[in-house]
Amino acid sequence: MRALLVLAALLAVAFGAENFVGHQVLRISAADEAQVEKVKDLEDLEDLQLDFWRAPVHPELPIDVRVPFPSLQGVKTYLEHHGIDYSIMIEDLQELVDEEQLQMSRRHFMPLSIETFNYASYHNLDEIYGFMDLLTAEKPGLVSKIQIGQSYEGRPINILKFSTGGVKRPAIWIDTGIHSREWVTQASGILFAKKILDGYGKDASVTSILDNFDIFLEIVTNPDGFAFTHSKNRMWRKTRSINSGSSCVGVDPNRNWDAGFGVAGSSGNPCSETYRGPRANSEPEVKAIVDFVKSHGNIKAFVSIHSYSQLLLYPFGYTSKKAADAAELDALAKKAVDKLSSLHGTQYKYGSIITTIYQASGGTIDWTYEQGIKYSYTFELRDTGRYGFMLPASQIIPTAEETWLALKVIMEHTRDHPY
Ligand code: 0X9
Ligand code: ZN
Repeated sequence: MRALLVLAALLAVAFGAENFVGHQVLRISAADEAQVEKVKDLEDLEDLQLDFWRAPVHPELPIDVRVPFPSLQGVKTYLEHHGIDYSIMIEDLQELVDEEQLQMSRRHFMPLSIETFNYASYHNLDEIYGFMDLLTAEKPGLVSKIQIGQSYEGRPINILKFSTGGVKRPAIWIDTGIHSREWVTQASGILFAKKILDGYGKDASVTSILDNFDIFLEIVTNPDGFAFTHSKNRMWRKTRSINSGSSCVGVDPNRNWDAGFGVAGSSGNPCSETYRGPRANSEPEVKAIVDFVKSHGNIKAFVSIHSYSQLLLYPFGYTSKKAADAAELDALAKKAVDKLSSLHGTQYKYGSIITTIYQASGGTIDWTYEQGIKYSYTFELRDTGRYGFMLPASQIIPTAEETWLALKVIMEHTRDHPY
């Protein structure tokens, strides 16, 4: 085992991938606003190369931060000096990366069919695109593939369309993986596709939904970023577009939408993980969805899936003004998370983005809501921080299955409340 891990680490180095040896993820518990401010000061010190998994906002929310080995002593001393509590959430991030690599190296390649595909493993971009082709080949009457655009680096942006016919039916949209490192989301997207196909004609709810609605599913919403998480840097979140005048790459595709673009809750610094980009829709990955949603014109529910934190959120993120449909969205969120918990007991919180997590501007579902898509939601899947973005593959199926139950609640409500 040990030898295999060493081998995996050596291979990663040989291929020039970023390694995380000695990187720790700290969970910081600021006691008051003053301590939050002290942690925020760390954010501005670019030399420390800190990667905030959960940003410092207010004292009630834990702050999770990946600290590279060379910065570790300094950061810990700083926190202790200011009397700020922290615990070590991940001792050595590379150990989790190695375990994940090892798990992936054991997956069988050539999937022969939808039935034998390995849903319990993480997969790379080629495998996921292969899976999509498998679906359309095996179930051509139920699912097709549509290319809605091209990524910055020229990769196809593909979505799956599940449809039983009809002309321009109302539709439900689901996307996963807009933040590339949130691997459990793409993996869950794969399982949603199987659930839809298996469910039609067998599961009464799926059947009635598909008899009335089309479902669009974008599994790899940020293909360049996703490819990069496999080849070079497992912790990559943003797109891969080059920023003129900066050596830092990428835009946060969840700050790039034309809803409160540029207000507080995003960064103007290209080196930031929440860099909003030069203008709204600058990212082809975002623009492709915007064009698709506008030209379709009849999308009734839009669900954008992230990880981690176990949250079900609705608009707004950029403003503290209440959504006109807040009461209905809140009641439906409660119903959905109750259903989700019924499978494995996983606890979710729910509410508007800005009140539940933090102010985030230029986000996906604020834009879709302002386009008139009433049932606009965003999930943050498992976990609450033990593994964060490095959720073990053994949790893929339980995560996807519980989420699927919540998605069905949202889709059923959409079906039963035409507008
Ligand atoms: O900061 C974000 O974009 C989201 N958290 S994440 O760790 N997935 O990056 C929170 C913003 C809330 N909005 C959505 N989840 N869409
Ligand atoms: Zn995310």
